[in-house]
Amino acid sequence: MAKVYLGLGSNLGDKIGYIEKAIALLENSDGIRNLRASSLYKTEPIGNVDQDWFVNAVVEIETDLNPMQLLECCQGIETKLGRKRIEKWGPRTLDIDVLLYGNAEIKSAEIEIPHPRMVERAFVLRPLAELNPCIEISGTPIQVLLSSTDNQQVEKIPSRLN
Ligand code: GSY
Repeated sequence: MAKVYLGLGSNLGDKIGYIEKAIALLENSDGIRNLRASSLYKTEPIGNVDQDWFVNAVVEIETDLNPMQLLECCQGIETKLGRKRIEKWGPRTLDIDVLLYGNAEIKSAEIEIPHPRMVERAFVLRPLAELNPCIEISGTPIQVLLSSTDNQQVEKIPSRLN
């Protein structure tokens, strides 16, 4: 079983609802076990800044799916929740990225792991550090990476259960 981290994001429609539904679908997917989800975060858009704020989260899972099977599972959930791939960096109902797959390093046309831009994105690092504050990404402690992203606005959304 590999320990894997997935990044989830939405900035269209019922953003919180899409993230919560995606987490429930992942939890009930064949080959995925022991899911732990971070809090949800309201985050400023990075890249194409001319779009609405995002809701982001990270989940930790254990899986016996291989990276391509896992990617297909994530894309199936994106499609099920209405994702249409209109604009590469544009608004989206739901995005699920495979961030880390154990210690694997993979670079192919379909998938790159660790996710190539995760180390510079507070919207990934903050929720990931909540789940695993001592994790290292390609040998760099997450706290070191986080300290270079202080300028990016990321705000924890209070849980409705609290
Ligand atoms: O795959 C990442 C999609 N994305 C995001 C995102 O999820 N959150 C924020 N805050 N900015 C983003 N820019 C892109 S592209």
